Amino acid sequence: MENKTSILNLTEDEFVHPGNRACAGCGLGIVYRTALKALGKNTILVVPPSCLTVLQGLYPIAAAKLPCLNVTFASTGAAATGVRAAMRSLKKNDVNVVAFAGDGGTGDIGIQALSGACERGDDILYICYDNEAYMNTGVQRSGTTPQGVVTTTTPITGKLQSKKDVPSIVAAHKIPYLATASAAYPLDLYDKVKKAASIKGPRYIHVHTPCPPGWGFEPRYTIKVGKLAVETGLFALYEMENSQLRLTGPSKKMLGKPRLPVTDYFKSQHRFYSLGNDLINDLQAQVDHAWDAYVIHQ
Ligand SMILES: Cc1ncc(C[n+]2csc(CCOP(=O)(O)OP(=O)(O)O)c2C)c(N)n1
Ligand code: SF4
Ligand SMILES: [Mg+2]
Repeated sequence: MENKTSILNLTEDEFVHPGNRACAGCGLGIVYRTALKALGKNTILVVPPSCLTVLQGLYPIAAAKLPCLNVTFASTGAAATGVRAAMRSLKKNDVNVVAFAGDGGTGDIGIQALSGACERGDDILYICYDNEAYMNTGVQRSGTTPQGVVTTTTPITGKLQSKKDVPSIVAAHKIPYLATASAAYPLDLYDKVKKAASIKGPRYIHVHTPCPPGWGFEPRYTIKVGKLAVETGLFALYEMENSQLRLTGPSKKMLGKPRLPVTDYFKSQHRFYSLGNDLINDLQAQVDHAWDAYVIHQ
C-alpha cells in the first residue's frame, strides 16, 4: 500500500482536543490524533491502564471527543469483543470498535485476551502503541523493550533478553489484516488505520512510538528518532494480508539499498548508553539477516 493521503488532502476533522496531559514531544499524541482522524466519529475505544488513559483524562475534562471504555489491563481484547457484541444486539453494525493499548498491556499482560479475540475471529481493530516499556509507572522493562536498554528494572547492564516480536505472534493467528507503523510517519499510519477500519474481522496495527523521557532524548527529536528506527532497519514498516508480508512506504524504498548503521539510532537515545561493541555487532547482524529475508520474500 502506498500513501494515498498527503498533508494536502488529510481530513481537518479532529477528535482530540488541543491540550492534554502527555509529556512534551510524546509520540503517542501523534499516533492517537492520527488514528482517531482515520477512524472518524463512529468509533468506540477500549483502553487499559497506560499513558493513554492519562493523555485522555476522564469525562467531563477528557482530551478525546469519542466514547471510551477504560478496562482492566488483562481484559482489553475481551472487552472489545463485548462492545462489538453489544453493538450487534443494538443493530449498530457500522461502529468501529477499537482497542488502543500500550506494549505492556498488549504483548505481556493482555496477550491472552488479544489472542482469544483473534482466534475467535472477532470483529475488532486492535492498535498497540509500542513505546517499549511500562512508561506510565516509571519506565519498567516490558517484553518489547529492546535488548541492552537501560530501564528502572534493568539498570547498569540493560535488558538481557531480545525484544518480543508481538506482530509475529499476532500474525500466527492468520487474521485478515496486520500492519506495523510509526509515529514518525503519520500519513502511512493514517492510511493503514483507514484500510484496517474497512476490513471485517480481527485487525492489528503495531505502532513504534518514541517517548522522550523514557528513551532519553529531547522532545524536539521525536520524529527524528522514530525515522532513525526505520532508516536503520531496526523497525520495518509492513502490511500482512492473507499472511503475505509486504514492506510499505519508506521501508519498501529501502529494499536493496544501503541502510544507516544501527549505531546511528542507538546514539540518539540515552537508554542505549550501556551497549557494548559485541552486542552492537550482534544487533546489526540480526537486522542484516532480517533484511536479507525481506529481499528474498518481496
Ligand atoms: C493489573 C495491573 N497491574 C499494574 C497496573 C499499573 N500500571 C498502570 S499503567 C502501567 C504501565 C502500562 O504500560 P504499557 O501498556 O506499555 O503502556 P504505557 O504506560 O507505556 O503507555 C502499569 C504497570 C495496573 N493498573 N493494573
Ligand atoms: S511517558 Fe512517554 S509515552 Fe507516556 S506521556 Fe510521557 S512521552 Fe508519552
Ligand atoms: Mg509502554
